[in-house]
Amino acid sequence: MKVLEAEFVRGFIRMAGDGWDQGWHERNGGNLSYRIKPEEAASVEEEFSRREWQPIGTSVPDLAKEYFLVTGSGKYMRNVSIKPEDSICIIELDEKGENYRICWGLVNGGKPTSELPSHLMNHEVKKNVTGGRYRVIYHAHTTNTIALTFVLPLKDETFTRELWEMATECPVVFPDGIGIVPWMVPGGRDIAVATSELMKKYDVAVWAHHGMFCAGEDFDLTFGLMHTVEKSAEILVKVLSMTPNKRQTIEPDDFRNLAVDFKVTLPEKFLYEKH
Ligand code: 2HA
Ligand code: ZN
Repeated sequence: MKVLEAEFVRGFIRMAGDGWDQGWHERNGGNLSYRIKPEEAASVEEEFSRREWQPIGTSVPDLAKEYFLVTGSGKYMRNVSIKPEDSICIIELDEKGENYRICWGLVNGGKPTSELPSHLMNHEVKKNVTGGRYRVIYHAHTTNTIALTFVLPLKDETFTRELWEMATECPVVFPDGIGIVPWMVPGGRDIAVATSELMKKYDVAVWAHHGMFCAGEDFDLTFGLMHTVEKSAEILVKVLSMTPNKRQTIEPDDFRNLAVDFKVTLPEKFLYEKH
């Protein structure tokens, strides 16, 4: 099969376009990666031509020899759907998880996303904690969530609780909560370590004054998660723009009741008393 005919590739391209449509990907902002199933890689391998090995910049031994579909460094999410073979690539990792090589795509040159260390370290954590279920890591420059990192304390508890309060679906969609990475230089191993540490507990990590990382099982769940968090952030921005004080909100006991009916576990650390 041709790479561009494969369902996982079509799903990836559609998600890139959806993120662009949301306004989350100015210029070359944001990046996306998918951990390819062995049978999916085998189904398109006829089109592979393998380039030189390159260092990843970190080590992900539990992802050794796996294949990933990733956006290219400096490439625009806006262009993924119209010139995918120029904008994205399939990479293979070596037997130590320290080097990668491009097998398909980036036909006009280039390399995988500048955030490859964060993507791969997040994939490694998620593969291990979900028994291999999670396959998608998504980074976007979500406007309202970024805005909140200038006014809320940079604490997991505060962001989780404030965003849960903004829409009843939130505690059901992200019951484990949200982690916050303080401002750090992007693109390197340090921010990848900090983010992947949070991914042991959460499916969402906010990068202060920069954007968001989401992890999930498939494209629908991962895009839906980013969309839900960002919509909730938009509501909070609107509320805070009207007044610093909510007249009424969803209270800790309301969340506890919701947890019973919706069969989710909501950690008590997010249900603190405010007054
Ligand atoms: O430009 O979003 O974090 C890609 C990025 C870097
Ligand atoms: Zn970014």
